[in-house]
Amino acid sequence: MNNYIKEETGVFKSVCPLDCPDQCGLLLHKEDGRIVRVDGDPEHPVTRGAICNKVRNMTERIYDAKRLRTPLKRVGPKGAGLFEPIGWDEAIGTITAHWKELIADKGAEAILPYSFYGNMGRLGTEGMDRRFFNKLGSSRLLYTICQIAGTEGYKATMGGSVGIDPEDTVHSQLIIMWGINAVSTNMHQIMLAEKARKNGAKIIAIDVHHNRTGKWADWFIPLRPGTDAALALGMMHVLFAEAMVDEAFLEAYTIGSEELREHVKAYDPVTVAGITGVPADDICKLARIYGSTPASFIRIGNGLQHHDNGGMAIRTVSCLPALTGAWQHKGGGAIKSNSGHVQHNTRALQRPDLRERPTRQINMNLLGSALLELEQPIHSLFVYNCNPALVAPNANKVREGLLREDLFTVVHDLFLTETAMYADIVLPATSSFENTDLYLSYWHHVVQIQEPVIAPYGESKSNVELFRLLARSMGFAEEAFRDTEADMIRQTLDNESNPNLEGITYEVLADEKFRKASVKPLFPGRLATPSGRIELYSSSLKTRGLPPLPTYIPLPDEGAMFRFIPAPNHNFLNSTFSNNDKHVRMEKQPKLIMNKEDAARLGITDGDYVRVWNSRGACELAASVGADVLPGVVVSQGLWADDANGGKALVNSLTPDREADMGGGATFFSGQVNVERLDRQPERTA
Ligand SMILES: Nc1nc2c(c(=O)[nH]1)N[C@H]1C(S)=C(S)[C@@H](COP(=O)(O)OP(=O)(O)OC[C@H]3O[C@@H](n4cnc5c(=O)[nH]c(N)nc54)[C@H](O)[C@@H]3O)O[C@H]1N2
Ligand SMILES: Nc1nc2c(c(=O)[nH]1)N[C@H]1C(S)=C(S)[C@@H](COP(=O)(O)OP(=O)(O)OC[C@H]3O[C@@H](n4cnc5c(=O)[nH]c(N)nc54)[C@H](O)[C@@H]3O)O[C@H]1N2
Ligand code: SF4
Ligand SMILES: [Mo]
Repeated sequence: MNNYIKEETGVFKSVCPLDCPDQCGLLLHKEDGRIVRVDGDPEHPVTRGAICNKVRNMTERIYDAKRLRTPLKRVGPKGAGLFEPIGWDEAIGTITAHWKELIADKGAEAILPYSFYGNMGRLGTEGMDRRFFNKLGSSRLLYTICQIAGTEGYKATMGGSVGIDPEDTVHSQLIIMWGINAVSTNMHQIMLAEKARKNGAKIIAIDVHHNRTGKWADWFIPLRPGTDAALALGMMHVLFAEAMVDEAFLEAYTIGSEELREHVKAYDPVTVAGITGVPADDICKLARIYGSTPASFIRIGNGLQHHDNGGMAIRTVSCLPALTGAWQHKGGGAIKSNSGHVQHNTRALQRPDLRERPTRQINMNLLGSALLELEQPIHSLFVYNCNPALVAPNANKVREGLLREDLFTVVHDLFLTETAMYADIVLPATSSFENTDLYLSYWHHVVQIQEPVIAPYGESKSNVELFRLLARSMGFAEEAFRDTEADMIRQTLDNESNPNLEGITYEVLADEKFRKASVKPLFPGRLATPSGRIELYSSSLKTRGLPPLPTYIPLPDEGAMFRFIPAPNHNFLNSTFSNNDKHVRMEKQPKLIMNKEDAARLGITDGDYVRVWNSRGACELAASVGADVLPGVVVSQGLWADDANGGKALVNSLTPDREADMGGGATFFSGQVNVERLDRQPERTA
């Protein structure tokens, strides 16, 4: 094992830990024991030395004066933010004493862990923590907040999270960015697309917002929220009607093409134009460009699946490359997620065998209801790698739940987040640069290791170390709780069922820092669907009570004025950086982007403050009036910290906690809101 902490000065290879597909290789420049500069690693095969501005400014976050240094205990009313420092022994002792009593009294299911990928290191997000909660027998969390509906939808068509190698997209002749704001959320896909563009590729963006990616594309196609499946079906209608499908590919690699051919007759361009708002001529033009370009590539984003019909939307879009046989051509096909290619050994990492009996599962998108409405209540919540008071849907309900006097809440984080404000005990977390961890991207195929470059900040501890301490204090005797990080990486990479990881070991990574998995093209080949083929008709969806063929299902109508899309922004990563001054300055101010016709009707001019509300909550934002969204649609960007606009920028107070059609996914973008002009200004502007 390397010991970089001892080296006061130097340049060290590292990994970006954030929940971003690019998972860049980094170079950390260290002087006198402190990181002074963060650069991209030019040797990384995919990210090649380029990184985003957020992470270039990462030192602002890891050395932010607001970072937690010691454990804290609450000394005031819940949510008031009054805390006192305590030692680690007291903190761990208090937590486990409370839990032992709770387990004896109510059973371990009264405890709920709540986490996500605030740091993508596998050992910290699905390692020692999962082992601990499995052994404890707590309620289990369903990790549904991000990509699950789309993952399920894509799986119905393609059998798993597998697409093409993004490095091949330099050979694409047509690139469609579908519901992805890649300029902000997947910048290296843009860099690869730029190379393809130099070779003559055309770039199309399909979105509800003329965002940075739409402005960069050659052709931006705006459509109404939640109507993507209809647009894709309209394209299929034209492809079949004009004989632009690859019959040989359909015959060899798909099932259900005859049923689909019949089914899409109902989705003629005029009908689809009425649903999507995309003119019929444009639907035909799009289908013809797609149908006449062999190496066409669709980068499928997360935007279109954060809807009630999101699973089916992704399932439908992911059928398109099969119709034209795009998968056979270098640079042709699609990427939704590539995590299936680097599938690690989750059983060895998470040790589900430590769980003695089956326990209830709680959908993380329904945290508010879980805290307020369960017949067998949650009495203790343990939050790490996640900031649900800001990021979870229906956030006012979440906060109401967090206020419960009889809820014992622990939060492990680098900062006193909005969620930590409600905690009984707060524990300081190390940053990823202080830990050893394993990184597997969900976009490229490069497997990477992080080894500690700097010493833990203050008294902070990594997730792995924290759960080791908790296990010891609970008296858990299993070897699994004494494994070192190196042991855990070895176990995780040892996955007999995934030959792509062959040759990638802890030793190789410690020595080389990254190694690319050896992933073969999908075709010719057998998929992991029940039939082994691309399933244009899916019997398994039918068994689950869903339409077996790709189908457009309209979004529910909540009866308010506008469809509201609270999307991510450029300079934050979810809520990460929303509390770091430099990043807030770069992002300026929380806004509501609206169409000029709607604004005129409501007497709103650019820069006015507006109140945005529905039955779940209200926000105050600055109107940005123009033509970047269709009438009837409003968009906000970023998950702003509570101190923005005097605490009135909580967009998730407006979002629905309904479950999407597949996997219990989130429906952040399917809500509706009303908007009115405010005479006063918010109390404070970021
Ligand atoms: N800078 C930055 N990068 C990030 C993140 C961040 O917060 N900031 N978050 C990270 C995470 S966790 C994720 S999951 C990814 C998400 O990144 P993306 O995959 O890009 O997904 P989103 O940004 O959620 O949504 C993309 C776009 O979908 C559009 N959209 C909304 N509804 C619809 C619809 O019905 N149809 C279509 N076609 N478009 C629609 C929105 O306008 C939005 O611009 O980005 C990761 N990278
Ligand atoms: N309105 C709206 N809401 C959304 C979305 C949206 O597009 N619109 N996107 C959704 C999506 S796709 C996602 S993925 C979620 C993400 O939401 P979250 O999972 O909450 O992600 P982050 O906000 O990045 O931050 C997580 C927290 O983890 C902490 N953290 C970082 N590293 C560590 C560590 O090593 N240990 C511990 N203990 N903590 C650490 C950070 O300091 C931060 O406070 O948000 C969702 N919420
Ligand atoms: S956030 Fe994404 S683009 Fe930025 S450095 Fe990290 S992995 Fe790279
Ligand atoms: Mo996400």
